Amino acid sequence: MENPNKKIIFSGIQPSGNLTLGNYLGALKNFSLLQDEYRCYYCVVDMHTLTVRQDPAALKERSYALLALYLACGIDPEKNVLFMQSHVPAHAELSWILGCYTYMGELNRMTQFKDKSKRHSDNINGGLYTYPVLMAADILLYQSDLVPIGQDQKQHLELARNVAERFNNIYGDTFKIPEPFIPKQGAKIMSLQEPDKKMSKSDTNANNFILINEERDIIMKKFKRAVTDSGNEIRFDEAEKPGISNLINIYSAVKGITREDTEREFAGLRYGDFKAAVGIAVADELAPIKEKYEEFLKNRDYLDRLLRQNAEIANGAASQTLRDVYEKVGFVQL
Ligand code: ATP
Ligand code: LTN
Repeated sequence: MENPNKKIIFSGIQPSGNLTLGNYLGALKNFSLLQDEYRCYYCVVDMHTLTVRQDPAALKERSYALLALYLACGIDPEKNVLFMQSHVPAHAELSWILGCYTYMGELNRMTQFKDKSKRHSDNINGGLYTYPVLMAADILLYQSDLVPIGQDQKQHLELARNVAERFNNIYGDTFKIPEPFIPKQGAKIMSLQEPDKKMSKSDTNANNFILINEERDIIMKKFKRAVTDSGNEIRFDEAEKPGISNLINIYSAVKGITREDTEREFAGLRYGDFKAAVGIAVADELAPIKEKYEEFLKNRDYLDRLLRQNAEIANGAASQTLRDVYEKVGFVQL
């Protein structure tokens, strides 16, 4: 029987596009590494995607694709709860409540809101603004101890902690206060052509990112073209050598070694050889994932069955927290 005292993990990824090496090293790779030690809820956060206009048919396809990718990355559906956010109504319900305990001043400070408002200036909607409240609800519903995320989500997690503490101070212990889990090397993978910018799946220049299901020869080509600097030393220095530092981070994260190990391994080698070695390491890491991903994606019945079972488990856990919250704020319970 499973140990009921296992600590709890929650994390989510939006099905808003093809996932990149950044998503993999910042989030997904760690999801499977943590699954033995923790009770994990890994969610396809489909509701979050509506903050930006989506094509309905494409959203549906990408939601299945992300689930298939979770499985392909080795997340075991027997050990973890893999589910769709929209299958658990408590996310939206708790989000409403928490919104009433979140200050506009706090939301105004969110850098992702500021960035996305600039990028989508024709559609600065209420959801984009209150997005961090829904994210707080995602996390707090499951009494999560730990939340694996990339660096860019740290501010949202801080907000979730603050709102949880505020609620607990008013009503007594209700929510566990979650901690972020940010990987050392993979936390912020940068663009291959513009290494001062985050690698992002919504980038319009495809040379900037590597997709998780990219073909080997394209991966090799993109690394070959990756921007470096006019020097010749393979040394980690983000300010002076952002391109090489990014490649060192990528190689270290893929191999699970430190930056110093990578520097030592390639000391004295030429940039061209190093770039090829990073390309091979990434292609080798991603190849089996791509293969499994395509297998899982074909099996829609299996995916639907899994979603149905897991929605039930997630609903069970989430409704306990929601019930407690409703009780605490004074809603009539039948
Ligand atoms: P977009 O780039 O389109 O704004 P996103 O990739 O940041 O979207 P998500 O798909 O929701 O947004 O991100 C999923 C997870 O991947 C998050 O935990 C996020 O922190 C992480 N992540 C995203 N980009 C990177 C990156 N370049 N390096 C490391 N982690 C990343
Ligand atoms: N906001 C995150 C996705 C996300 C998430 C979550 C991550 C939504 N809810 C809960 C961790 C925990 C993003 O844009 N990357």
